[in-house]
Amino acid sequence: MSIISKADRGRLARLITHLQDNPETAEKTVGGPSANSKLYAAHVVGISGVAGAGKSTLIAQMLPILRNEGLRVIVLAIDPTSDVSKGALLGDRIRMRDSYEDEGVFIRSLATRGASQALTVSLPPIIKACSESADIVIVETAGAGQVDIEIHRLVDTFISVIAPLGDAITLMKSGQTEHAHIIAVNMREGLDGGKLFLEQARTILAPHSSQGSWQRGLFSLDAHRGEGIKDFIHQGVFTHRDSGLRNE
Ligand SMILES: Nc1nc2c(ncn2[C@@H]2O[C@H](COP(=O)(O)OP(=O)(O)OP(=O)(O)O)[C@@H](O)[C@H]2O)c(=O)[nH]1
Ligand SMILES: [Mg+2]
Repeated sequence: MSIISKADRGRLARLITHLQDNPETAEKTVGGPSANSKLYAAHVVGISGVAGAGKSTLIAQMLPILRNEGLRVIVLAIDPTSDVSKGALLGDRIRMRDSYEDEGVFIRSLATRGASQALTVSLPPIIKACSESADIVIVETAGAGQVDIEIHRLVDTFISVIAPLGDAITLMKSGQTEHAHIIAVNMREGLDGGKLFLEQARTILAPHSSQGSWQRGLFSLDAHRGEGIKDFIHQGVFTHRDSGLRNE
């Protein structure tokens, strides 16, 4: 059975709390932060994008599909704003509630506590430890801050979620889109200008851009309705994982 044991959950929860409170011990605790993602025991995926782009909603939709594949999943949701992270935690709990009871899923919110520098230090060992108890580790980060700038270096597969909110060009510059292996255009069916936005995204972001030898993929989806998620996972996330290029 592909589950994350109670013992593993307890160990990870304690480790995460400890590293968050004592980032200076990060090197000793897990053998040192390493930007070399080849050392991870699991496939580590970063999902980035501005607040409200639909990252948590997308992850919630991914979880049952990944579980169907027999994969054990750990989600680390990084909250850039609140001190205690209650808001983010509540939001994540609501969006991912169907998977909270699943023994193959472990979800944690990490607060940056106004000192994102500290998380920059403690996040690599946290990811590394998580990778030893799961098959896929998903790290959600929102927009600006030190962690968001670094995150693409810490993960195997880096995904940028964009949505037609506000000005299209502004959005394309945010969320570290230039580093993305995969771009998920969350179409948000209720919003005007979605079709035009998708065309712009296709023209500007997809064909001209690659990451190393990897040709960047662009998927349009509706996270709320759960449309396009399977293609995104199989043709995007898994293809990149299996491409042999994931460390480029
Ligand atoms: N209609 C519609 N609403 C969506 C879609 N995706 C997300 N939303 C809504 O947009 C809001 C924000 O979605 P989240 O998934 O929390 O966005 P996020 O990117 O995780 O935001 P932060 O964690 O705050 O950075 C929620 O109210 C979602 O229900 C979509 O495809 N269609
Ligand atoms: Mg979120």
